[in-house]
Amino acid sequence: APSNQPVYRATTTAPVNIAVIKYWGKRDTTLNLPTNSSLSVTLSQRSLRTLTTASCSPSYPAEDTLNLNGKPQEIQSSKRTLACLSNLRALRKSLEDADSSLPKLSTFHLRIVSENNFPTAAGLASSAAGFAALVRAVADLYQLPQSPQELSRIARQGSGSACRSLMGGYVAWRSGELADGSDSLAEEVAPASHWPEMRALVLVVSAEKKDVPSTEGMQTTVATSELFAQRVSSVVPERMTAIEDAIRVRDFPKFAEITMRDSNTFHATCLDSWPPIFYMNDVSRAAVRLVHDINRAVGRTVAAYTYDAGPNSVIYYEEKDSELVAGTVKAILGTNITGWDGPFYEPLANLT
Ligand code: 2P0
Repeated sequence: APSNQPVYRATTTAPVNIAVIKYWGKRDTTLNLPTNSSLSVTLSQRSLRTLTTASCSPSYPAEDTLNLNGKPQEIQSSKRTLACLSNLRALRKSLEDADSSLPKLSTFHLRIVSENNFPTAAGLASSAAGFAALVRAVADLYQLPQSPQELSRIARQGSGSACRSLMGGYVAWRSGELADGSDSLAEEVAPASHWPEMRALVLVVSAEKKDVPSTEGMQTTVATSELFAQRVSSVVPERMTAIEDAIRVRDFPKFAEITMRDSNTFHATCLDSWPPIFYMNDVSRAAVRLVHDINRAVGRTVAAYTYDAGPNSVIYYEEKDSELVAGTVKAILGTNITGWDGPFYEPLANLT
């Protein structure tokens, strides 16, 4: 490779986020606009994160490239990746147009190298951390002045849930109303420091790739589920308000009940789709029963489960109840259940 040419480089990490009010359904598949708002908790990067380096150079040949976990990706056929990169380039181009002393990075090819420290596409929100890290890394490389909220509009086009991984703590993705998606953005509801006792235990029930990819599953649900319309029109809007109130006053039992109910409603709309979609399995259901058993035995709600488009459980609890919750779950599910792939992750449920 020609060695006298400069290489510009930026490296960043992005965390996984786990929704407590689920995003499920698109009203626009090209812009990735959701049918409903959603809300998530950003997990600590100590356990689950994507590490991404973006570089560009006049010496890079041919085209932009993306390598994920050591494997070259077909970037040219990924409309979503191309959309993110062209949005970022356009922002860089406008900086260069305004200041002719800036190097013309927007004209160089990009090389993006990305690595997850957890199973990809197993329902652990890898696309969320992945696209958030990609957007953040290229934005840093290009020295863009845009805020995380403005960048969330770009990350959303990579993967809907990615817009929520550009911020820490408790993050809402406001569905917005406009057809161009300009008001469909992430917003920090509260920083992680607002509720430092919050913890999440991630149970990897299976590290296999999921059966039905999210995008396809959502399309089937939107087109065929009769329960779905009610979820969008009244159930989610009421829960968004209620859970934001619960977060504001750190009311764990209320936060927990809404979280569990919304996971259940989301999986009910999957089951109500035609043909039905199953993401949870017998091990997932055993964890649901155990959480309800723990809460009943303690006499207050100390734990909340939630499931995404896969069988893995995320269990939220507060630090003071660690032994009760994490200790019991590990003791019972870790040894008595077959089909357990492990491992357990115990990230703090916040950015550190
Ligand atoms: C969520 N999930 O809110 C929901 C809950 C899965 C269940 O966001 O098509 O990978 O890339 O916009 O973001 C998974 O969907 O979907 C997801 P696309 P994404 O976290």
